[in-house]
Parts: sequence; structure tokens; C-alpha cells
Amino acid sequence: MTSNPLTSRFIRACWRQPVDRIPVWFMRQAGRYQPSYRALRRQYSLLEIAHRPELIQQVTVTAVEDLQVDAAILFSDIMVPLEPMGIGFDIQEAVGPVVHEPIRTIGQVERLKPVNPSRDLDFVLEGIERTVAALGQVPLIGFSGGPFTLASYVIEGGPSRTYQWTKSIMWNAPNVWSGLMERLAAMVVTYLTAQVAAGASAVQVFDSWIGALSRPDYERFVEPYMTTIFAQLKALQVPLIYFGVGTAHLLPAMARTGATVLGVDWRTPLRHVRRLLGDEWALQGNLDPVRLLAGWPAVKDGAEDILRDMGNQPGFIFNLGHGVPKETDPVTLRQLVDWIHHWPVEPAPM
Ligand code: 1CP
Repeated sequence: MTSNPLTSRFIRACWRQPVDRIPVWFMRQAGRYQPSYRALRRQYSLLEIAHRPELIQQVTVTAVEDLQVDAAILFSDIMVPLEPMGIGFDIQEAVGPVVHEPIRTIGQVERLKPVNPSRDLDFVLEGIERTVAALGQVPLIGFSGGPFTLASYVIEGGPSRTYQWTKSIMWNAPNVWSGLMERLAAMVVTYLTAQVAAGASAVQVFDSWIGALSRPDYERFVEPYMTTIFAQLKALQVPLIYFGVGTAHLLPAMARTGATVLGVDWRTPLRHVRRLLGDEWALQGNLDPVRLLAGWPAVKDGAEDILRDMGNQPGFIFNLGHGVPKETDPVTLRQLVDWIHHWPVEPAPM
């Protein structure tokens, strides 16, 4: 095998180059389903872990060792870079992020501070450096929330079903919306640039909740910011992964933003996405995460459907359609990785 993350099968698949085995990793591969993570969480809060480089390293690397996946994902949360912008929040048990003072006025937006990662987020960058050193040949994926998904937490004050405040500001207060989105987009660019400088081999933008928007609203209120972000990140020459949930209606617009890899949820067969978009983008996904709770035959059936469509195409990375559920048996996940790695890949033509 190779000893360089940049020639690993995960990175090769992102660039649509031939691979020896199908690469696989999982969103939320470090988290509550792991006994070791639950044990650590009895001692430290999520944010304490995310602020300590040695714990970032430990949690990130343990997931890779336990699962034998082909990529690591930085252990952090999309909310972490908001704190130095001046946005106070907690991550509450069984709720998620809760923002102390939701941002809904132009005055609040104008008081937001630009982020200087080497000064404000040094603990993340040191966590990346340590993790990359410990991982050796396994590539590390850095990440950020997408500006819409971050804006939704910042404006609503927490998780939302309807995104009522977010959409209301988007439609009714163009200056508040553009001011907030511009500042979030600038943060995403500087933050991901710093993560790559610290050693990340690829970056993923988690725009998890964009599926809540109609196509015209996405195109008008989000796509321009994403296009700017990816245009600036392109110079880093690392794969740019763009993921959202419930995005079947948005995929052509997401593809136009300049992403290298599109992350797709379980609702849309990847062969349909291929037919829709053509071969220019690598695809990542998309097993229904709930299959992990339904026993091995349900896992294998779902994975087989995906691999029959995608297993012999360049530019495919196996993942779930969203994060690993906390009730998942780690043994099932490990079994899935081994099964994916046994799928026969036709050798590339010489
Ligand atoms: O320890 C805990 O409190 C468990 C829950 C948890 C974990 C493990 C939260 C709270 N965040 C995290 C870590 C995390 N968050 C990672 C690293 C782990 C890994 O992938 O291996 C990552 C990549 C994230 C990113 C994240 N945070 C997203 C995007 C991905 C997604 O799941 O869509 C989002 C939307 C968040 C916000 C968030 N943080 C935590 C929760 C429960 C949520 C979602 C809340 C909601 O439903 O709106």
C-alpha cells in the first residue's frame, strides 16, 4: 500500500481516479454509538473535547482504528468557529446547539467579528496537526458547516423543523441575510484554508439543512455564497465535498457551485444522480442510516444495491446518507467496512 494520504484510495476516488478497493468512511463515525466515546463523555463535555487537541486526536483516531475506514473526520462540531465570531452557544443533551442570543437584526450582524483561525481556533489546528501525525497514511477530512446551515442555528437559536425565522429573514430582510451569509462564508473560507494548512487532505462542507429550501430559494439565497466559497478553496488543490440532506431537487445547483464530490442522502439512488449530472463529480453516499438498526441482512441488502450501481465506477465513496445513529452496534459498522472492502473492483485498464 501507499504511505501518503494524498495517494490513498479515498483521495484517489475524490479525483475520480481508479482505486484498488472501494473507499468507505462514515459521517459521525466518532460519537455516541462508541463505548469509548460515551466513557470519555462522562468526563468531558462535547465542547471540552473539541477544545483539547489531545482529545481531538484520540477521538478522531480511535474511530479509524476501530472501524478500519479509509478516512478520518476531524472531531469537532460545526458550531465551534461561531464562538470567536461573537456568537455564544451551548450544546445541550438531547437537543443540540442552542444559541444564547439569536441573531436577527442588522446591528447584531454588524457586530460579528471576523475569525483569525491561528489566533482564535488554534486548538482545532493543533488537533489537526496531532491527528495527521498519528494517522500516518490515512487522510484526514477537515470540515465546516455550510453558511445556510450555520445561519439556521444562529437565527433560530437552535434546531428547527420549519426554519421560520431563517426563511423570514431570507425573504424579508435582504441586508440582514446578505450581511450574515457574507460573514459566515468568509469564516468558512479562512477556517477551511487553515485546516488544510494544518494537514487536512480534503474538506467537507456540511450544509445539512439546505433541503428545506425550494430550488429557486437555494439558487437565489445560498448558491452564490457556496460558489464563492468553493472558488476560493479551489486554490488549495484538495477535494471539496459538499453534503446536504434531502437535496434531490438541488443537486444540479449544488454541482454548479464548484464542489469536487457531492454527498447525497439515502432518498435518491446514486445511479439517478449520475444520469442527471454526468461523470464530472465524484459521489459519496448513501446507505439509509436506519438500516444499521435493522440487522445485518438489511445492511447488506442496502449496501449491495448501492455497490451494484456504483462499485465499478470511478469517483465513488461509500458512506451513509447521514450520520451514524447513536443506537448502532459498532460490530455492525465494522462488518460493513469489511464487506465493502471485499467487493471486487475491476482492475483499471493499463
Ligand atoms: O457528544 C455529544 O453531545 C453527541 C452529539 C454530537 C456529536 C458527536 C454533537 C452535537 N456534535 C458531535 C460531533 C460532530 N458534529 C462531528 C464529528 C463527529 C464525526 O463525524 O465523526 C461532526 C462532523 C459534526 C457536524 C455537525 N454538527 C452537523 C453536520 C452533520 C450532520 O449531522 O448533519 C450538524 C448539523 C451539527 C449540529 C449538532 N451538533 C450536535 C447535534 C446533536 C447536532 C444536530 C442538532 C440538530 O438536529 O439540529
